[in-house]
Amino acid sequence: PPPYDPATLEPKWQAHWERERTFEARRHPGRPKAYVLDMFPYPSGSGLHVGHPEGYTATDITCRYLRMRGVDVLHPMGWDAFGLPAEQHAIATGTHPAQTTAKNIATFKRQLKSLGFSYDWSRELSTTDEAYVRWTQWIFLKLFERGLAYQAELPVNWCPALGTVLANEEVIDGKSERGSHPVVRLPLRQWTLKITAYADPLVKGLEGLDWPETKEKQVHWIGRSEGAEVDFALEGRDEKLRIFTTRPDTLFGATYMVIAPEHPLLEAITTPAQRAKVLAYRDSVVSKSDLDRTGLARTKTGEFTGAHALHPLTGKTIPIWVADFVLGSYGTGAIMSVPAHDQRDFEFARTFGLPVVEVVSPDGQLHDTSTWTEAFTQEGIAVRSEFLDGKSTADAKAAMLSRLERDALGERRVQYRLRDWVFSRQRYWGEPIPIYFPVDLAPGSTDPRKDPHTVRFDRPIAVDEKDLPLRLPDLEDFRPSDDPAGPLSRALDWRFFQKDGQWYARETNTMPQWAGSCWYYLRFLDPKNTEAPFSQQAYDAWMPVDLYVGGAEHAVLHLLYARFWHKVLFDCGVVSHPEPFQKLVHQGMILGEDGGKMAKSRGNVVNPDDVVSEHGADALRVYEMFMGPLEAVKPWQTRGVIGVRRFLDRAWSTLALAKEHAGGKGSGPLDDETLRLLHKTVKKVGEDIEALRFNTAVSALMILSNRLAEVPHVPLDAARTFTLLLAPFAPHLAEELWERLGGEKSLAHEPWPTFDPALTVDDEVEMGVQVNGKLRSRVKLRRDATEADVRAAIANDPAVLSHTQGKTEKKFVYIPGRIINLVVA
Ligand code: ANZ
Repeated sequence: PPPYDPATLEPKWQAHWERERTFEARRHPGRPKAYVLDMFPYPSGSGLHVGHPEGYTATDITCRYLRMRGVDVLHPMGWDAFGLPAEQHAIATGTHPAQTTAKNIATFKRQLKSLGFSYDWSRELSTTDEAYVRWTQWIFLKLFERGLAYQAELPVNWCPALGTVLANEEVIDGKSERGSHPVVRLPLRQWTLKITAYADPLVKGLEGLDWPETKEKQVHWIGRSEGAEVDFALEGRDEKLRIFTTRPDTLFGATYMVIAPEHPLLEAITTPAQRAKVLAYRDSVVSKSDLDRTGLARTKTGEFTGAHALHPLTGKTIPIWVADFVLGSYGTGAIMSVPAHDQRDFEFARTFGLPVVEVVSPDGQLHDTSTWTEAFTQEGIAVRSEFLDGKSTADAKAAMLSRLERDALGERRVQYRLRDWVFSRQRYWGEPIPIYFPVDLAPGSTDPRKDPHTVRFDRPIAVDEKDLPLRLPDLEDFRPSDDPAGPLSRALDWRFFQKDGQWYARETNTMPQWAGSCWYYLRFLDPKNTEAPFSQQAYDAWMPVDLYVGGAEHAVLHLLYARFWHKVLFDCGVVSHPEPFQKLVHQGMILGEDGGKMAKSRGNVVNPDDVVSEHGADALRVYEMFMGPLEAVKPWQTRGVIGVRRFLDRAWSTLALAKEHAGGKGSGPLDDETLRLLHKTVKKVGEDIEALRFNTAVSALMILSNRLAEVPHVPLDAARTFTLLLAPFAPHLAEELWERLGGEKSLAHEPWPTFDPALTVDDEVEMGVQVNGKLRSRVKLRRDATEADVRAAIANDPAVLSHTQGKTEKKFVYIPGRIINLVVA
């Protein structure tokens, strides 16, 4: 045959699939469906990375296999194209982000097409399309109508270098996730989404899902804590100090209180003598991140406020301190400190010489805390606690909660670690938030674009649905300024408008990049709909997503945000499943040849374009699947690609002439052993694909290929079967072979080969041979061997003979396939 030449046959089949619309998703009555989704890429300037094709090949194999199994498949692709890099590129070069984005999308699309993925490209979308933005804004308005989008003055993570506020999830160790720039805390007016209102459903909804450990990560991130809020009277004042605790059973062990530096009562309660120190302390902590403040290992800092609270049950006075390990944004921003039973409180008490009183004992006895080196944080038996004494921790909690509620001193409360989602960004390249505000002009002035004015941020008005999408204005200068209102505030003619004689100002914040990825899987159902985000019919045809594959880095970001939006849409009656993604899989990261993370700075980045031009897309696809289990982290090995290329070369040369040879000299049916291997491989490859074990499926194909290479003339039907098995993995090569073997159209919808179960069981078994119950040897036997066959097989086995010679046989036990035991004496 001619040599295997991916450079010509790959573009040939890609053009064929495109021309014939081979992969357009269509529903056929009575057929099962599968919605298989990839996490769509951010089209960065550096193009596709070898990490992208890993997950994309896995889903592509699954889709190609399912189509051959008669399943209707929806497999779409699009672009998550808003975001910072295009805007930063615009700042650096003056190129409009829309232009940069279009160029990057074109590159990504060319690269993905060159890999032969079976996407339904007719459904392609970009989150930046006006037709898409329209519905993203529409969903925002649904959130707004339900009170789930609100403005708040919040201490936010302000990143001066990026000129924007970041979500907690985007800040790592006090630095921005992107670019590692320092982040400080500042109060700012922000649009915030009330994801906390969905904390419980977001935890419960995980139960029925086929997800990996990401489930536990989300549960931890949401961080549900049951406890109580308790009021402490303040000495000499009317207000009360409210605290949150998960251990109401330890109330009698509270020896001091701590309030957060941001606590609204701090200045008011601080005594004149302590004022200077306390305010200086407050100023020193403003720029610290929550993580820095609460780390267990940190040395404890704080100041005494000079004020005292009264214990709600004993009436004793307790000093109030201010310290940064108490966060303003969690619970009530104030705690009762129980140093004997909380490690942070213990360290703080030791640092500042405050008393440590044991109220939970491991054995019910009283102990001397002066020798303790750490707090006793486990459950135990209540001591020194009046009506709680002798009770277990669980009983003591319950008894204390009843008492607090009876005497109106506090109440049960559930707290979450999850914070509401800060949703506004002071950027240009994002969806405009479809809200505007009335403007009060200064007396005598007529135009807020020129004159002083006040924007009534307290009176947000939704843009009328029929006026969506609200488009971005054209800007020349995309730079953020130190004005947190963002670059849109400079587009005066866009920002201010008049209606019925009243001036209004548009919101100048935009949405974060996460917005677009929150619902793209829904738009893929019906991407051209102009009346609704999607039709009910399209929804019913394909939802929910049956398999979702993407990176684990999205565990508590995109995957939580998208579930939240989906649940809101569920409550609005827009979607009819409570959860969007049924099965989730994270592909493992591909490391550089040196075992390190691939990075430009390390010079170890492999460009998929290079691999495709040297070895072909099929070789790249098969190699990435052969590297190891999909979920495993694994290093790139150029040798491995070459090995896979050899496998494809050999498959080609073995099969390409099967039709010409059929019926000729030396042709005939497969020998029994090869036929069995063929049937076993059909079974194994199908089962492996269904379980996403692509690496073992590839190795089974390699074994079969090696065997077939030794058969003088591979019969046509065997060649066709092998070709179909190869098709999901190396679709271009398989299509070309299929055509040569007499196929008249694409094999994409050809039925998947079947196997004869009888031919997949090994007919030979290996069995142990025992003499007097001790294992002495092993023999290979046909499964249906008779006792005479067994005797013949072991008659001359020296390992058996050495134990039987000179002895008499008393008994010969043979249970086919299980036991051979000679009893001799
Ligand atoms: C008294 C106590 C005694 C506590 C004890 C713990 C153990 P989680 O589980 O994370 O919800 N806390 C409350 N608000 C806080 C804040 N704003 N900043 C820092 N710490 C705060 O933790 C709840 C516990 O963390 C609360 O229960 C409180 O300390 C502390 F043996 O109250 B505890």
